[in-house]
Amino acid sequence: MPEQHPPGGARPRALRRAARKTAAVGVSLAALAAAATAGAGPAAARPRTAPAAAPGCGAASTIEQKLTTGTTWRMCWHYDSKAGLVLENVSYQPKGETKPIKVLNSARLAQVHVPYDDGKHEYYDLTGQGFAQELMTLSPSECPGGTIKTVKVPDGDPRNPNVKGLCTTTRSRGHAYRMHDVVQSDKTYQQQGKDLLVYTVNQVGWYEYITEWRFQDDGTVAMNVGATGSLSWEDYNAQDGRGWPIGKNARDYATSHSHNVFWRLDFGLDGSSGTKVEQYDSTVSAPSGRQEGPTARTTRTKPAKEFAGDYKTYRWWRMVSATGKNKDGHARSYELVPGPTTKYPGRPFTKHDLYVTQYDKCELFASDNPRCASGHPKSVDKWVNGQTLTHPVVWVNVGFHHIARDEDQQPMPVHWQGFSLAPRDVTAMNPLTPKELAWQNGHWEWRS
Ligand SMILES: [Cu+2]
Repeated sequence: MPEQHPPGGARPRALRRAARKTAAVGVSLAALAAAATAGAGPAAARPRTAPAAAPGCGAASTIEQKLTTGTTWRMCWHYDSKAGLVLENVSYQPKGETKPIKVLNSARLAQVHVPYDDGKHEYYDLTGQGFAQELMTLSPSECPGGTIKTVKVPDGDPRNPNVKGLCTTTRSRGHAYRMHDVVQSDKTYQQQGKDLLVYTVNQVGWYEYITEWRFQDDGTVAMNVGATGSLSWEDYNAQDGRGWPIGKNARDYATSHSHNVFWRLDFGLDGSSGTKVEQYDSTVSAPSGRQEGPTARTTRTKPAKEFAGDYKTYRWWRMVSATGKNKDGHARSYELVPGPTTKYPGRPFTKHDLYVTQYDKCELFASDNPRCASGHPKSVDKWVNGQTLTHPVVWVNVGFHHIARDEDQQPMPVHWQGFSLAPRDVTAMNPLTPKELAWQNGHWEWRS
């Protein structure tokens, strides 16, 4: 019989780490004091005083960054005692837009579920393992060119309640576009894209999770969790089929396991929570009659009620603004762009890639949800129960089956899992379009 571990069971390393922390407190305080006098880092994503459209949370809780390509992202942040970093009132303002365009009411992690393949351990890292409390102090070199904000950690170490653990910085991501204008100017238009990055590192057991939010100058938002640190020292007794030999010969088998990460997104497009969900499916058919090639037809469905969704080839979803249109009169929306995932069928709440539920303020974690009244179902799969969606909340589940490899030691290379949100008709053209090409909207024609 596999040993039973309740969701709240502590990961074995917690005690050991607490001891280590005690020894490090003196150093941490000294480092904090030094950092406080040193002030913000270079090229800081510093909050402006009285920005034109501050998200309304005060300078200390504001992240505002105008990227060099002209796009501004604004948001509020706070730190939750279980979810860790929470972003709120996120807005996007590309050049050419006079006002910020609100995208999200809130965005947060909603669970990191880690079941081991031998059935001996099953961890709920956010709600059961003190993920938020183990916020790591970041050194300036791991937030290059950015600012490390101080986070007051709820229920954290009372001797070290304030952790310099939230990095905001910018990064180049390579080409945003490239186009050689062969018709008119023989000019090559190219732009190197810029991103705002917002991240924390949280330690859970032997693992460290990097929770990264990436806000691109083209309006894309990417959210990823990177697992690093060390393989779990306690989980080395597996056999063939449940683990992988690590170290000399085939003596020590690291137990395989899954990391099922959930995000919770509350969209507030153009300031309205009444976003509409649309699902698109395409069917490809072989050529018939005199058609030159196969055909594809795309159909839209509009789920009016809560649902659990699954990716399949040619399927995608978008969240459509209830009120906002771009300058071409098209409804603004954000499309969910999946990342690679291995869906874990072992628990009801991990069986689907996506859940869309009607907003309920106590429903914050996809499983082991602690804040609802007793009797309220604990997991997201149970919240899909036929309510009409007037304020949809989107839950995205991205799984990774981790079969360890020799390269996982030591330290373990970061393994990323996540997804992104791509703007669809938020602006009438590419938000980075250069002035000379701004006329090329619609069925453009050559001009001589
Ligand atoms: Cu792992």
